Amino acid sequence: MSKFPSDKPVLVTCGLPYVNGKAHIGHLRTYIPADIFVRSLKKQGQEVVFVCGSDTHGTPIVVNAEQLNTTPDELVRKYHKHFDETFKDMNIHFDAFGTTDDPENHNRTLDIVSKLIESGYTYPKIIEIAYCPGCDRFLPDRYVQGICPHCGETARGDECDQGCEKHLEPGELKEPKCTVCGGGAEYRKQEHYFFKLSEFKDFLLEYLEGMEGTSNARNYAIGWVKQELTDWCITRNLDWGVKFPGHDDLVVYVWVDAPIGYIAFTEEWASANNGDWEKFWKGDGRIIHFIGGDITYHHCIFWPAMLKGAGYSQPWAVVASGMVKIEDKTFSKSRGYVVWVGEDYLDHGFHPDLLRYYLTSYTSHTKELNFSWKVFQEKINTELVAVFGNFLYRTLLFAHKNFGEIPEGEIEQDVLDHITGTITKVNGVMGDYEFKKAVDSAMALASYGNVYFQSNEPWKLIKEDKTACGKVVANCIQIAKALTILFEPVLPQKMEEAWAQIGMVGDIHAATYSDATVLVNSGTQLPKPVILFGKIEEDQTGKMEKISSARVAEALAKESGAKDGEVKDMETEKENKTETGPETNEEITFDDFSKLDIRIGKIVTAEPVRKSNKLMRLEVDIGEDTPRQLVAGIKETHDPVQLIGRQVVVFANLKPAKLCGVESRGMVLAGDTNGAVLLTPEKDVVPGTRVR
Ligand code: B3M
Ligand code: ZN
Repeated sequence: MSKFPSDKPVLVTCGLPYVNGKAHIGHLRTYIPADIFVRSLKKQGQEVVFVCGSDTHGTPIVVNAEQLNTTPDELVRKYHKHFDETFKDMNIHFDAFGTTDDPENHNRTLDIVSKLIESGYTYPKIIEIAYCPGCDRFLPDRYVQGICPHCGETARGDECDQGCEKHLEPGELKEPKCTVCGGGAEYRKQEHYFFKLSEFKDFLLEYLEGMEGTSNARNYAIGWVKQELTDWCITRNLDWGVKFPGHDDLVVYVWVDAPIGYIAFTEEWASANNGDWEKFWKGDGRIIHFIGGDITYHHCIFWPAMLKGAGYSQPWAVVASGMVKIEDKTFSKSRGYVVWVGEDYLDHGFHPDLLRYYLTSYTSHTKELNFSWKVFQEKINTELVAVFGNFLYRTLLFAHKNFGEIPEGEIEQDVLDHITGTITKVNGVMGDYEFKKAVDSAMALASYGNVYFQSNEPWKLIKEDKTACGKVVANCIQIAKALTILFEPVLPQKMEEAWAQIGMVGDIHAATYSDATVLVNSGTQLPKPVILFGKIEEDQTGKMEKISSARVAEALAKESGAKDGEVKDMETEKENKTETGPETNEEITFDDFSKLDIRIGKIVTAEPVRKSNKLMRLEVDIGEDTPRQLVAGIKETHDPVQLIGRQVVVFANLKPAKLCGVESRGMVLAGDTNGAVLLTPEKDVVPGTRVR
């Protein structure tokens, strides 16, 4: 049974872009699938509202504004406009697109934070806050850099962004330095406010079990909650932001007021459209958050706990997308591995719908997506041009030339069955957030159309039996109509043109999937068709590749400032090595072998290394006082939740190494096939048991 349409209204949101820089392809990985999902829900007859907005607060904005010698207000205005325009240019249509600095969001944040205070879910505590004596100010979040207490990598105040990716609380960072003047910072005592996240453990475990969406979001979150929930400091020393009630010198942490933006934008939509925002946030409407996988913690842990504590409804589903790589390299603005939506794509005359198609059909939503101009060109040329475009054009050109209108002819049952079969499939996979499967199914119908046209040989029939020929053409136009409706969510602008080409009146965006089997009207005039999808030529993508390499070279020249990505590239190098590494068959003596400390261990903690595709951080009991931290390349093949409690074989005296910034003190042994196969003892033994 498909989950949609449901009689409960649906609210879809997208993670809010920080408006401190330009939009790039990494951003689109969340927004395009969400837009496609919303358009598809509408085609299923589902009531749905789609909101988003700009994230305008926090140190990402304030630090950038300071560096650019402008004010936060001016910076966010500029980039809010930029994002709003870029989304429109990419045919991403929100019902409301506000900013977290809108009065609606200030008010809603005040309401929620006050409710948390009243219900006793917050408390003040004196803590140590980094303070720069040189600049004479406190240093929240990105104002301070130092060493991560968990993994030892360079990290910023609220997140270990280059190493283990853990959320960091104020005061945790070691060797703090001011990012503005570069001077050493000190810790000073100050009163801040905390949210009692730890009290929500049982609630979260139960909530997450029932949370819909992609399993990556749910499983990671359950793993984190099972480990430890620490209370969360929710105030900061900043002027820019939403004031903490009763304290004019404090604002709330940006991760408090940013998700509340989802509610504020729903309110903005409601007041402009005479709608009801409470049916989502206080009733049983379904809230679906589309996010990048790297902000799962905030959306599946902080956010539902906050909503619960303040008496609001919680998200029904969280849909988390995989990472984006650029030409096989970890995305990094400072290293030049970035594709800007404006200057690298739209400004070169590439059509927005082609990128929508590529990003959706490349791989499943939760997997890593590697942007490559070559693959882009190949997919467009061999799929959109050669299959779908070819079917539309040959059908419509033949019909226009020989009939000038949709000819009469009974639509065959087999054709209708293919159409309904495709629609059922698309409805089902869309409900599972499997966008690639939806696109592939629609493309399979286009292939069927090509086979139908080819095997019926209308070019011969036209000379022998015009009525029979007319029937073939009518059937092809029925398929073309269905395809236009099925592809509208992915290719909204191109399908407007196709809709007119098949002589349809009315709004393609309002057409539903059930309209696909409504028979086409014979006698409808057919205009002369134009080719919808032009081939992408070698020199177009070649030029883009040159632009990319020049950018990388330029970034390399500026390397001094380019710490971002260093660790991640080490990982890429390592990955390449394991794939091609030589096999060794050299003999060793028994003495050599007895130097190896191999033991049976029991996994006590398993946690994906978030920005890595392959790595999982494990803590394994190998009979020592504390469990060993090990990093294993099993993220793609193993579910962290199911690893806990498992016995494995550990090579314990391997020289420690850092993988993606996380130290591994030993190695978990696994069969190296196409994906790791963990070794497990025949029966459970005491952790620490030696293997000989
Ligand atoms: N502004 C962007 C990010 O960290 C951040 C998202 C907020 S969603 C409420 O991806
Ligand atoms: Zn770290």
